[in-house]
Amino acid sequence: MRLDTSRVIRLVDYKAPDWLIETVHLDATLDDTRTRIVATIQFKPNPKGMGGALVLDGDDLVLESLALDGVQLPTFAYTIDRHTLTLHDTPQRAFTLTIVTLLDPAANSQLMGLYRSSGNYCTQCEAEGFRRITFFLDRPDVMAVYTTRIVAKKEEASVLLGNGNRVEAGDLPNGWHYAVWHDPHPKPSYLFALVVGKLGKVGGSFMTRSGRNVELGIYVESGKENRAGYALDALIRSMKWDEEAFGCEYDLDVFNIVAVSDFNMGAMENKGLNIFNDKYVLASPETATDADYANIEAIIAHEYFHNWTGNRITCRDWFQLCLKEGLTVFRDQEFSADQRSRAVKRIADVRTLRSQQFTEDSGPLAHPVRPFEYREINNFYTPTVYEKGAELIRMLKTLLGADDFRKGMDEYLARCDGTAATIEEFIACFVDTSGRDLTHFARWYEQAGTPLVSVTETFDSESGHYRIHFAQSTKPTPGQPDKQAMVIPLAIAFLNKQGLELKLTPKTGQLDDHVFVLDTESADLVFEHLDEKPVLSALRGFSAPIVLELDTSDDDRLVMLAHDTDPFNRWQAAQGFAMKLLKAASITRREGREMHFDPRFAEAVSHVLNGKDHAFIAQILALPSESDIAREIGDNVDPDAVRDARLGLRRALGHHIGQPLQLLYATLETKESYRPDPQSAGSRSLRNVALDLLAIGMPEIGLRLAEQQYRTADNMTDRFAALAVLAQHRGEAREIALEHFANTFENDPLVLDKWFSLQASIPELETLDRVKRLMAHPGFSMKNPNRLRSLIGAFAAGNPSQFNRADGAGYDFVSEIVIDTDRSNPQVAARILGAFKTWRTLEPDRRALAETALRRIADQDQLSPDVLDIVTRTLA
Ligand code: 0A1
Ligand code: ZN
Repeated sequence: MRLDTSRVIRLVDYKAPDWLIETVHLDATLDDTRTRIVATIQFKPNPKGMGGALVLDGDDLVLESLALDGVQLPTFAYTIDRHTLTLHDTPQRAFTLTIVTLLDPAANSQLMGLYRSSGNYCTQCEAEGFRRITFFLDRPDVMAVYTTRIVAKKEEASVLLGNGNRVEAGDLPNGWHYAVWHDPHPKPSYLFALVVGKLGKVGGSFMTRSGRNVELGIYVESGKENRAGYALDALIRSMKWDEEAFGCEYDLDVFNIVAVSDFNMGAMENKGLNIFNDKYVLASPETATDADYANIEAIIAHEYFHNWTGNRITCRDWFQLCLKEGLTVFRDQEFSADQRSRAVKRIADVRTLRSQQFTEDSGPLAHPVRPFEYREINNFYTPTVYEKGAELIRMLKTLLGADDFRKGMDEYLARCDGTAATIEEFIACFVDTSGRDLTHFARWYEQAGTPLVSVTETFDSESGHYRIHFAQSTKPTPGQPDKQAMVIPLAIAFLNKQGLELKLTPKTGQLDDHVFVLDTESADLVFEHLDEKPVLSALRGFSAPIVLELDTSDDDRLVMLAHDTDPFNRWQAAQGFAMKLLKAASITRREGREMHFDPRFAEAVSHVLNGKDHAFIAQILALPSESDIAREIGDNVDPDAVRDARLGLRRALGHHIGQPLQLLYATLETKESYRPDPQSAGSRSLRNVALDLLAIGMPEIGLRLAEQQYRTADNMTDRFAALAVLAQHRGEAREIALEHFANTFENDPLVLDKWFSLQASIPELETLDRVKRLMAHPGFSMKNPNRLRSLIGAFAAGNPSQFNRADGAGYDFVSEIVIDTDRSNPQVAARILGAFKTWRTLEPDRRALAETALRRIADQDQLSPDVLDIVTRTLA
């Protein structure tokens, strides 16, 4: 295996920059293969730095010329190597460099820096893409004021967009035109952007609370304007919400969003000019599902919220990534919770956290929310930084209370405005405003791994003495063998057997506003004189990102499922019960014995079907996923047994409650035309889960309904849900429907992506061949990240039984694709490779096959730093 000899960047080595940049004038003349960038950059010595030679970052740049204070420099005045330009005899005073670089955007397949997408030009500079545009101090603590002059041929590009406000525009000779954009807010280079091309626009406006009018624009591929309305609506709601919830007001005259079809991630918060993967902008009832609408709302909000948490206050260095990302995810989650059902949003977020972050935290890629070191920063845009980072903010709010949390946020937004900050500075704002000591809490940023809290209850029926013993532990993670105790806020309540909440005051231990803070390795809560053992409803609302080990009896689970006043724990009671059955069934299955499912589960579930919150009931009916079950099992996993167990429980449930499901399915039918609002989306989700369970539990009825729904649906949510049901069942009906769907949407790449994903996730042995066949489909392309993710990504990360096929063919296939994709787009290759992160939890035969495939990747010459880093850590 090759050794990863790339440079390790360490947090402890952080040094303030020796040079600062005051202003940047960037003149971009766009051409397909010869774009000329003239960057005029004013440098000055940093009083906190050491002076010395100026060393600029550069990546894949062709330098045409370099001038210092207007005087051309001879080539011996500087040295250029693979990653830097060093200026010899750097004057130790303020000076200006004029750097002319030539770029080939058409050849840029990495999609970092300036590249082409569907005939347009766009940029992506986070984390280190600006150095692919010009030589620069490409680090977030160097903040400058940017002016961008964009020049392009009119007939090629009618739209010329940059950061900030447009200050000038006009025609030039020979069919060219230009625009000048000025951004008065100092920013790091990663927030630079420009977009040039032929685009359609949907416009709007927003009046800020201080009465400033902001012009809004959503730019999309021409002809798709009718799909941009929801994004605009979500933007306006986000702007209003951020003023109300956090006091954050927008600070430029314009805010533009551009949707592009080639994008490595979800979206990017460039100042005043957000660039989005078009998947998270474009929506119409016929092409987007309710889930797509919800994602659009959340991501529009996320990028907009970065304007304060990320842009006005940015990160000192990339170790502080969670400073902007964790906080901004928390903010977008709160926004969605306020716009929709808070309970359902929380359940959905915890599902994601557990399936993505808990898996990461228990595997070879585990790392702290604020890492200590990295080799490739692109590999740290992870569920740990984002989702666990958001949980840390939520715990901070729980520990401080809403008022002190808001005071701390206000202080942070005022004190750190205009700076590149650290986690320490963020925490200090809360310490200073609340007077609380958060030293121990800050450990959450440094210690990787998911704490396990085991809870043991003892009740003495004679004396009425009730003791709850809490003990926490965290397993070792890479580089951190020994773990310390964390500060864990546990929201707790007690119910009687009828489900009524009891008001209990502990004799020993402290419960503040229903929160018990476990901040030592173990602690007790003791209660006296109780008549019966109460039902313990612990970790309400998922108050901390931990695994709770609590041996709740089946009876108590049923009480909670029926009555808990915390909706999260009602859902958790159902999940917990199902998980217990699924784990047991997986083992039974693996041993070749017949699976059996306790009918009390189905019985209990049938009683919640009549509730009012349809989206919530749909969540109760949705069983833990195959990867959730595998994670719970922990080791020696047989993915086929897990799949069969899950199928088995769905079948038993669908069969047992088939009649009420049929009734529900019929009652929830509506004649109203589609609207993406949360209520009607909730009803659709319930109706579609009912359909899915019916199709497996009572196939003759369910499949007939699915075929009918597929044919008659007037919106993508219902149509695709029906297709997804049909796809799970072998036979002619599914092939006919799949073909019909492909024909109907052959010219709609985002819809075809759903079709690719659906087929890639069918848990059957034939799926791998199907995926290989689909790679030859005219709608597929190895060059487009969305296509790759929807077909290959869905197979690798969303189909555990087939990716982990017993013959290793899934591993061989995915590893080939990783090697191939790495040559053009390392970021996407590294993401796909992430699917191997659970390999050590598998049974020995599969483990050996996965290891062989990983070693084959590691043995390749010329791996990108992205893939080399992931493969090395995965194998370590
Ligand atoms: N800051 C963005 C995420 C992002 C990171 C890197 C990118 O490079 C391809 C793109 C986007 C966010 O949090 O939305
Ligand atoms: Zn973000």
